[in-house]
Amino acid sequence: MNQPVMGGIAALNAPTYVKQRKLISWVAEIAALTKPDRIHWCDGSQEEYDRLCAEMVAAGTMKRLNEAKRPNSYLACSDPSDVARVEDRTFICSAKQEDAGPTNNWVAPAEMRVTLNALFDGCMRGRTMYVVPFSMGPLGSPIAHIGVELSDSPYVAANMRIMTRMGKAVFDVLGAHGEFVPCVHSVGKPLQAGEQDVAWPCNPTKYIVHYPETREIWSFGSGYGGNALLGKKCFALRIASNMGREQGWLAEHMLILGVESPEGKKHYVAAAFPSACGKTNFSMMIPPAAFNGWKVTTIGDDIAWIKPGEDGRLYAINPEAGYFGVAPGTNTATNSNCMASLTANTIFTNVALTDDGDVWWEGMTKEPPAHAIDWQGKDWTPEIGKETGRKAAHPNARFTVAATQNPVIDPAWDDPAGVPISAFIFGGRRSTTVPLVTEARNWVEGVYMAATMGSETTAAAAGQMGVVRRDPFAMLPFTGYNMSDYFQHWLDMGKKIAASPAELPKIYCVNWFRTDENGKFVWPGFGDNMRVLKWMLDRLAGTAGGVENIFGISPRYEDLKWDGLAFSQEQFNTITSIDKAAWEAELKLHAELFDKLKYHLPKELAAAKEQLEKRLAA
Ligand code: SAT
Ligand code: MN
Repeated sequence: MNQPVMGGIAALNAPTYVKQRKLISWVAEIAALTKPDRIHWCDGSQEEYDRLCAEMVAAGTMKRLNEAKRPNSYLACSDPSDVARVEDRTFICSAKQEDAGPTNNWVAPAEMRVTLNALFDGCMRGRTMYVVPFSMGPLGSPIAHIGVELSDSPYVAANMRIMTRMGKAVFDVLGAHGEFVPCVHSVGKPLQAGEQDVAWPCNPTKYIVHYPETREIWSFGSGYGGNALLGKKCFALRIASNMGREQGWLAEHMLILGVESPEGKKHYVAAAFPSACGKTNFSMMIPPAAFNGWKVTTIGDDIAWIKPGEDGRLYAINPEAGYFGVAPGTNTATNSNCMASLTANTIFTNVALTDDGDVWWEGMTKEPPAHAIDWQGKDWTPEIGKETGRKAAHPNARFTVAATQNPVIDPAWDDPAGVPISAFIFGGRRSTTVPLVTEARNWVEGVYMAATMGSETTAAAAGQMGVVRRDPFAMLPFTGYNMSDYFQHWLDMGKKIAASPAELPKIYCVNWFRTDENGKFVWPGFGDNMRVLKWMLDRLAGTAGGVENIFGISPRYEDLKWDGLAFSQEQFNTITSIDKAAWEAELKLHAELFDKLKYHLPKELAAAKEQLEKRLAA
């Protein structure tokens, strides 16, 4: 029940089922600071979700889509200044700067607290503060962790209901003494008495702040994606990576998929790619027709929490309950399962609105609609698009949809025990240099490959697109502590498994994105990635060939199954060739990276680099 302001302080309204004093007093403390008009404790019910959406429709934040075409679905369009993660405004405020390391922005916690206290003081005036309790991972699972996000954005509350296990049941698990990660979020746009709100409130000043020691998250000024849905990158990666380091597990920017052979042999693999490099597509892949009997199923599309089991093997869960995926480029050919997921109950953000009340984005259909309203609310036609280069959908336009709507969801996706991981895959977006697939000969070599991975930047983060940057483990923006200590943690995990009866997962490095002399992708990608995946599984089984090269082991043309695809030996050479000069230049970039990361850089990695240099020179 929302109650009006009483004496200038919003009534706390804590429901009787909330049993934790610490939580209630924290909510009171944040309310006293941020001064919202109302406090609403989310119960996670469908009625609540429907009401939030209806309120956002009334406020102009969302449009309800045509019920006949896209039932129970909405379109939200953000402010043009608030469309992606802001990495330069993201901070790891550890007590010591060296614990944040050279890849993270750092400010001393005491100093940051002063800054944030000033910004958050009264920042929720005129708004409702939503208390959003959520579980990352199956409710009550020993692998799961709980967070509570206080946010003045109903968009955040609605999205969190899709992306996490959100609602009343979380308080039951939390009980009187359970631990939770406190997350405070404000769009940073208080309303004066009588002031008319805007459709997408936000603030040009943005701070996405993590205190690893006290495991707190504070986010100010943005309502978009990973900046605002604090369970995702902030908790499940930046804070969780700290927890994992302390407690002996891994929090990774990885999809998890199941792959079953026609004989019924099933493996799970986890794959790390930077944002907007096709994790969602890979996790829902449909194998080519010639791979009759092969099945790919999804555990998760973005984040994996991976813990050693009693048998020594690594078990992974998807801490999320939904997908916040990139819309542009998604269609029935590139990701038919995803398109099927999006037919109802979906929130779209920053795509175009068609004249019949449905959505459209670049690449959704071959034929664009004759007319649409673009993500900025302007008229759009294919002609306007051609003339001005203006896109109908923002390149980082997203959908938010429950995992349960995925037709190929893995039966074990919600299993609190997780699934055993047979292989890790690391991939960047590289138009040159990096071959299609390489198998590391050992754990250290695999960690080296992952640590030195480069990728061309995408629209998922604000900033220049298409420039190669080192993105170790696809975790550059997400590792919540010193990157070299993170490498060490991976090496230590390998040693632990090696000392157990379990076999170490194999590590692969892939690149789907090599281009020809005309800048066209050579590898068909999408479902055809199954050909590479099958080679990996055959390697695990010891039945596939390959040749050693300077980095590791790669397949020969004849080691891949080509049925149903016209792909010549020559094309294969284009995307697997190793150009010595390019690799000499690449190794200089590895050297630059290692120089930047020299504090605590594991000796094994420096040694691996020397070996590589020797082999390259030979
Ligand atoms: O961080 S977001 O959730 O906005 C998307 C991403 O970068 O993967
Ligand atoms: Mn991601």
